[in-house]
Amino acid sequence: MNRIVIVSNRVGPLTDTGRAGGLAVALVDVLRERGGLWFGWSGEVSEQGTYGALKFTEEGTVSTATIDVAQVDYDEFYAGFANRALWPTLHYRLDLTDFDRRLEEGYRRVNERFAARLVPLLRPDDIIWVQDYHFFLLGEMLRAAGVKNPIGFFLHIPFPVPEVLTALPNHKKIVHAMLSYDLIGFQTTNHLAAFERYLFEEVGGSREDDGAIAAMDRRVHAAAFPIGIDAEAFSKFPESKEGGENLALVRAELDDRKQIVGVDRIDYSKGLPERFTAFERLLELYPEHKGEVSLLQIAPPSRSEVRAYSQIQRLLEGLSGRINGRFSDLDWTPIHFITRSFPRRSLAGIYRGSAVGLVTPLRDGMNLVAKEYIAAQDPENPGVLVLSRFAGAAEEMSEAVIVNPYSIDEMAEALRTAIQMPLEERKERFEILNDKVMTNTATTWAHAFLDRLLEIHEPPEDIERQAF
Ligand code: ADQ
Repeated sequence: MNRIVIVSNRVGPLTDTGRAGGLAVALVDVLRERGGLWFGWSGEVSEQGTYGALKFTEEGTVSTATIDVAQVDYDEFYAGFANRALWPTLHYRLDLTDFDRRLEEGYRRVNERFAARLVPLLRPDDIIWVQDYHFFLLGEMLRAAGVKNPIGFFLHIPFPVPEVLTALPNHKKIVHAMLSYDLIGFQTTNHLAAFERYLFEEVGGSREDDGAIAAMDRRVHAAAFPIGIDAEAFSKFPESKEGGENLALVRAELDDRKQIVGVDRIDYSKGLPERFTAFERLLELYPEHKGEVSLLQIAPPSRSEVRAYSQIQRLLEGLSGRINGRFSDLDWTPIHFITRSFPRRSLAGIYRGSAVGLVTPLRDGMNLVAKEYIAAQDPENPGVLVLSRFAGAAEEMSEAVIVNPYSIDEMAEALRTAIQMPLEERKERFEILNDKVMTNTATTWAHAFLDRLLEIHEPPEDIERQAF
């Protein structure tokens, strides 16, 4: 079986520490099945940066190889072009972008350095799978270095409509580089359609007989592969020791009250201020919920070196303080705002103890919290998922209470509907949603992508066919 080589900005861990995300767990599973290498950034900044020694770890048939980056790479590539130009643009936040040629050049340079360090590690029959927006250019650079292996790319975040993408000054270079991949995976048919529209309308691409799109002298296959979670394992977490302890804590604290839960990295794409304000509106419109319903928002800071991120954290602290000052009573605080992360098993207990899961991003590639919340519910007494129409997850999870996160009133009404929903309706919605979450998991996602990649890859003529 061909070895899998995964490339992503952050690597591992290979063992489930309880903190590793479900995605990392699924990727390790796939690497284990076929044997593989996981290549990416070590998480360290050093003087030698990408020129320093590779760091290896190995566990059975799976190994990781990571490199450091230099401070200038971190500033221009990671905190720069990736998170100040690509992330906001792809999340429709042109107001927050910083288009600077220096950052663009840093992004190109780091992609090139990663390609240069990866090439010597590759074997002729490896299948290469590159993850996410940090590495749009990597495939083109691998091809330029003579790599003939199948190379796939999966975009975890949205691909915006051409009217938005074209605000990115180097949009053509980015999309041209993307066409070096054999297969591009998107989270939803909506993102896929936006990409195809770009190719057809912006650069005169055309569909070929085998489904590929030819454009800019290259051709590519593209499809939607909605990502899932490690659903089976997650559904058991509430009954684990840590899950059970946290569930008991939540129940003891709530007494007979109800809890709404939100779990997100602090990020402007997650719609957190709108969420706090919608909860405030609920209390204004329906004062009977005062003292009866609370909002627990768990949101560890991320990318705080980027100004837009530290600003939003301050905004949220101010908002929760104001709402709590306005509505709190001696025995009840409306908003609990916790800015640290929890182990996954503990999170599952908290999800189960919460009557409503509130997932209201302004834009999101998929949003795994929506799926985790469902997987963690008690089938006999499930909670209700309130989900933004702009989360990729909404395409599959239409049995959630779907909301427009820009409408504070609509969200307040949706919260009321969710809090008051009768058991029978909760069960009906849950059963359908849970079926989907259990069927389309992180593992089936990875297999679907890799199977398709092998199917469509055309081995270049100058290398041996049998390798593929
Ligand atoms: P993210 O933007 O990070 O991922 P999301 O899909 O919600 O968003 O994944 C977050 C993960 O982190 C979840 O597994 C969640 O449990 C965990 N997490 C969040 N807060 C936590 C906390 N306080 N403690 C512990 N764990 C916490 C990107 C895209 C998404 C896409 C994923 C996967 O932005 O749209 O779904 O990749 O493709």
